[in-house]
This record gives sequence, C-alpha cells and structure tokens, in this order.
Amino acid sequence: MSSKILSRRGLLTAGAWGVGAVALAGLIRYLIAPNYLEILESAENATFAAQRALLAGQPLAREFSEADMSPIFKANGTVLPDDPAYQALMANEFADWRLRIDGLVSNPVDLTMADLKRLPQRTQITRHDCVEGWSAIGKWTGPQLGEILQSVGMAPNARFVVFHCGDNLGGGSNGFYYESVDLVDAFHPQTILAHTMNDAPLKVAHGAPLRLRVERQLGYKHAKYLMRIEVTDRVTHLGRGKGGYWEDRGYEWYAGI
Ligand SMILES: Nc1nc2c(c(=O)[nH]1)N[C@H]1C(S)=C(S)[C@@H](COP(=O)(O)O)O[C@H]1N2
Ligand SMILES: [Mo]
Repeated sequence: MSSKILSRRGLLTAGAWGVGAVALAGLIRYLIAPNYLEILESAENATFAAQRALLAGQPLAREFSEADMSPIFKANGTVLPDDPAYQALMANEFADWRLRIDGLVSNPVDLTMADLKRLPQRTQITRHDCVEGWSAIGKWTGPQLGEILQSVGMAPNARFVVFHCGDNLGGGSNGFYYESVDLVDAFHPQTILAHTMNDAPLKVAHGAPLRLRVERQLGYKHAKYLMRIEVTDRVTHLGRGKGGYWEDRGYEWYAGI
C-alpha cells in the first residue's frame, strides 16, 4: 500500500475519527478510482452509522421530464436468459420468484414482489449510458435499496453489496452475471430496485422481474434479472475477483459517469 496516495496506516488513523474514514474513502475514490477496491478493503473501523452519515449531500444524477423520454430504449446484453431456473420462473410469470438478501446481515430474507411493492417507491427519469456508445432516457420505479438494506440489519464490517443475476453468459459456474457497488452507491437515494419501466412492468429484455438502477454509474453496473443480493466485506471470492462480470473481463469496477 505504500505507493498509494493514502497509506493503510493513514486510513486506520482516519478510522479512529469514525465518520472520517468512510467519508475520506468516498472522497478519494474520485481521485484514485482504480485503487478504490483495495483501499476500501483496508478500511477496517468504519461503522454502519458512519456509512449512513455519508448520505447527506450526495450529488444526484440528473433527472429528466416525461417529454425527454426516449421513444425506444435499447435492450442490451442478455435479453432472454436461457438458464433453466430463470426459464421456470418466467413460465410462471415470476409468481415463484423471490429476492434473497443475505450475507453480512442480521435478518436474511426472501422478499416477494408484493413485499417490494409495499415499501415506499421512488420514480425517476434518468439517462442510461452504455459503454458501447448509446444512451437512452427512461422512467424507473421501485423501492430504494438503502431502505431494504436498513431493514435487514447490516453488519458493521459490511463494505459491498453484490447483485447475483439469473442469466448465465459463460456456460460454466462462473458465467452468471453479477455486479457489486460500495455502500455509498448502495445508499444513494437514486439507487433503486426497479420492477417498473416507463409505467409498465419490467419486460424480460430489460431485466424482469427486478433490476438495479444505480444512476451515477455506467450501464453495465445496472444488473438485470436480480435473484440474490449479498452483503459482503470483499468481492475477491466472487467470479474472477474483480467485482463484476464485465470487471472480470477488463472493465473498471468504479464506472462513475
Ligand atoms: N444480468 C445482466 N445485467 C445486465 C446486463 C446483462 O447482460 N445481464 N447487461 C448490462 C449492460 S452492458 C447494459 S448497457 C444494461 C442494459 O440494460 P437494458 O437492456 O435495459 O438496456 O444492462 C446491464 N445489466
Ligand atoms: Mo452496456
């Protein structure tokens, strides 16, 4: 770590200030984004309360009006998962689908769509930017991820939120699409689990029955076909260890716009 801008020792010292360590980590990720994963993994003293304190004053992604909505919103990546488990859920119009939330939480849960719709809902019209060079403005509705995470009780050592998807792209056990965000993005007010797109139930091509919207990040972070959300203290044990399906194949983990 000695070559990093902020040394491990520096971070641990900051940890003694509580909020400081996390706020500092949140700030420096913009300066040294490629090293952010390692830096975060070395921050040991931050508490959940400190993470919450970060929420105040987070910049919002731009929101648009109905008139700005794109007449056509391209579907990209997987548009019809061929995994048998997903196919079985789809055949039943997702009536048997549950969103598993587990990992570093005190109350693991299996949420139904009705459970998710009973929570306070947020609707936002935002621009989606894909690295492949297209953008589209769409309207999304769903509960805030932060509300859900709060309700399951996160452990103090929680650092990442991992999204496990229902589509297997690679054929092997490592081929399932997955993504991860830090707690700054997880608790961002515009980070929602969307079940509704442009006022209609989310279509299979766009990630039915539920997909992530993490509006200050590039398209590939917006995991579709959500099956399980895992709270972790690291991401190195997943896939090829880089925090996401495309990150494992060379894309940046921090895909801020
Ligand atoms: N599970 C899953 N999520 C995914 C993908 C995917 O292939 N599988 N593709 C990503 C990419 S690269 C983009 S641009 C968006 C596309 O979302 P859309 O189909 O609603 O346009 O989903 C992202 N989330
Ligand atoms: Mo993308």
